[in-house]
Amino acid sequence: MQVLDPLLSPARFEWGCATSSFQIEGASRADGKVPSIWDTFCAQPGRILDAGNGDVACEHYHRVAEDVQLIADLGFKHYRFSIAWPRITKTDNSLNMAGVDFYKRLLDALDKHQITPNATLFHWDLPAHLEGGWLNRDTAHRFADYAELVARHLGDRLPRVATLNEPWCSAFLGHDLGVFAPGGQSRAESLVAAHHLMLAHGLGMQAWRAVHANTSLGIVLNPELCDPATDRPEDVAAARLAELERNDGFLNPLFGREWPQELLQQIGELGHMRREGDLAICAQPLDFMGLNYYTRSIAQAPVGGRDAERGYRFVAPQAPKRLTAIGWEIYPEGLTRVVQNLQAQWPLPPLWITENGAADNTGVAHNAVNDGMRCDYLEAHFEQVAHLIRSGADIRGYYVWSLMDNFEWAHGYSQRFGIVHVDFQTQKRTPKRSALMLQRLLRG
Ligand code: IFM
Repeated sequence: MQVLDPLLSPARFEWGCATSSFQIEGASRADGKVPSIWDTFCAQPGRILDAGNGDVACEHYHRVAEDVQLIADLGFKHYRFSIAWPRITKTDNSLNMAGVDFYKRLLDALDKHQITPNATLFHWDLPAHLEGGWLNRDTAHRFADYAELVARHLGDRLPRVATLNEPWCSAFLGHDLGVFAPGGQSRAESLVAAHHLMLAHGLGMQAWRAVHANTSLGIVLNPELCDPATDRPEDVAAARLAELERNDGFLNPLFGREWPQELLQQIGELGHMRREGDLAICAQPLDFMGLNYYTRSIAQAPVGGRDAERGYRFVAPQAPKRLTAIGWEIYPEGLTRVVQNLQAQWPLPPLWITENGAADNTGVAHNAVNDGMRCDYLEAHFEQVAHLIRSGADIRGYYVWSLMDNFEWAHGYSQRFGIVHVDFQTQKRTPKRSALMLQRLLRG
């Protein structure tokens, strides 16, 4: 790609890069930080592919000035990051000022380079001491307390704030499939967690707005296309159920609509944990919505076991599909389909693509990283964004995931999503070909 589509010109469109606290900060016990559920999950044998953890990660906590310099050098004017709840609060849920000071240092560095911060309050690192985690309704109220603390201490420096990142992952990967912290495996409980997460979102929005009425507030979701593996009616029905879970489970409450019957049936007796009035709390007016898009899923009718409870099972894409290193299908047109599906069903606020990117594990050779697959992936998705805007979608910005290689959750350090290579032995950062491509495109 030689030049950006004029619709994506940095003069009118926001270009940024994204990270999250647990994945890059390290310093897992520094300055009063308390353990998160991901610290305890990583300590359990067998949970993380390469037995990795977040103790050191990219050492961003100690390299914040250098990393922000890198963002500036690459030409980004916007940076999306998350705030670590277990850095900001102590085990009695009171303020940990040393944690706040770290984010002040980050914001000072961003200010120095005139980079606009775009913060997320919760990107999965839930304080471990919160009894019951997202299965406990009280956690939603503690989230509101935390949101209020951040609003009071950092809010005047944060123009745009998302409450949650991808609550589907916390609820379903964390409580049904058991592959994310805390590792639960109950269908009904995953729906309880989903409900409490959306309640936390609503309560957090209310708490923040009571302190700063003018912050642009929203949420980041990862809605997904779930296409049927075949056109057999049972596969089509399974794909529909998968999409209900993935999309309606979160978008309905955001817009004050009840869950579909299928999800209400699956939560069963635990449905009593959803109280009257909760929906109205979840449906706070949104200033924006962030969408994270990587791939699509292919669903099939379940054959039994736990899949039967869900009503679907995901299957691997059939050859000759192109895949990224993590095995996800490269399907750029899915971005257009997702956005158009959402537009058809819900009254969306302005959208930002808050994450998009590829795992490409190409290594360093002669001080360079030739991540051609990622370059192609990104270009193909930029084209879809331009196409969507041209067809009337209100998309205001695009953030590449991720600024640098980092801790990829259950995959540990085995999957590299960064446009900047990180040598985890030396912490040396090497911009990859994709970073240099973006730098050139952003310069125009
Ligand atoms: O690394 C994650 C990120 O934390 C949330 N969205 C998906 C990315 C790639 O798996």
